[in-house]
Amino acid sequence: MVSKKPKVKTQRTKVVCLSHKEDADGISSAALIREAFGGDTILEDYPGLMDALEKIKNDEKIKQLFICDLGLSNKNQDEFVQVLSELRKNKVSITYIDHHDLDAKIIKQLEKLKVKLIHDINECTTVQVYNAYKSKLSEHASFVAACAAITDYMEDRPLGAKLLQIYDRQFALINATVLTFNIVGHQKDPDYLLYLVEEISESKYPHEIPNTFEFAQIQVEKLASMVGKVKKSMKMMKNLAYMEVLDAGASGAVNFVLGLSGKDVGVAYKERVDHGIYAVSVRGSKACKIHLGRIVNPLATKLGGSGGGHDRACGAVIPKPKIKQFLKEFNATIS
Ligand SMILES: [Mn+2]
Repeated sequence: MVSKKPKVKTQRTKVVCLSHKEDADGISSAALIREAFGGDTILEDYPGLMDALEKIKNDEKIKQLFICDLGLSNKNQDEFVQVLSELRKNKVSITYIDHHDLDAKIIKQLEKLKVKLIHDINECTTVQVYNAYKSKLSEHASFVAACAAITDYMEDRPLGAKLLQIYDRQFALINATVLTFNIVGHQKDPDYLLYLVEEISESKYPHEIPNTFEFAQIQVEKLASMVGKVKKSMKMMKNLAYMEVLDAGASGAVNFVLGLSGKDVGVAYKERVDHGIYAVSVRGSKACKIHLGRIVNPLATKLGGSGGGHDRACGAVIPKPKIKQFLKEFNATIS
């Protein structure tokens, strides 16, 4: 029997923060939003972004949405605007806080939708969250933001530098690093990542969270063994060095590929077995004057993947059979 429920409008009460799960900037942004506004945290990586937003769109309880540290690409930006416009039709208040390259056309469309946009490519996301909401945050939040700036290589920027100045540099470095290793090593443990968000939002230092140092030590040992593997397996092209990573994550190898090769661009990629794709990490040296994210974005889209990011650090998702073509065209473009 079909029940004839009277159409009752559900009350929208929920606050949700959707943030990047792969690094300290994303986790810390989520923690500061949680401290300032409460609510639920949803952590995602780039491939999972649109599915997560789709789910949020269908949540009839949602009242306020924050999206943090998740940059857009040519492939998903239009769909992103579309989903946000549907949320706005339901009067959901949306704040998008990020520091990745963002198409001017998309900025206009978001402004038209009255999405609150906090976007500065010169400061990491957590620093921007801190700066926007410091009146709602504890003093400790400035430390969280300083650590996030370190891990995003942005502690030399105006706001980031000012926050780091408050603290002893080595004290901040070790906490930022321990946090990062615990995030990287727990990518397949979503409950632990949420636990980190919770602890940080309650003003705990990473070093105070049980077993973080021990866990970081294990990760450091894995990285040490990576040096030998990179030396053995990386391959050179004219303008870049690359390597397929088989065991650890690609982002752990890519800095070694860049450094040990002496090239100005390093690429590391790892297969995502059930997806038929490669997760690709790209890094540029200080001497690299090309905006790598702006090259990788259209190239990955052309090959049926997606990608983008910063000038000297970016990533992509490339269909497995296209990886050689990606490397070849990328090498040719950056000559
Ligand atoms: Mn970031």
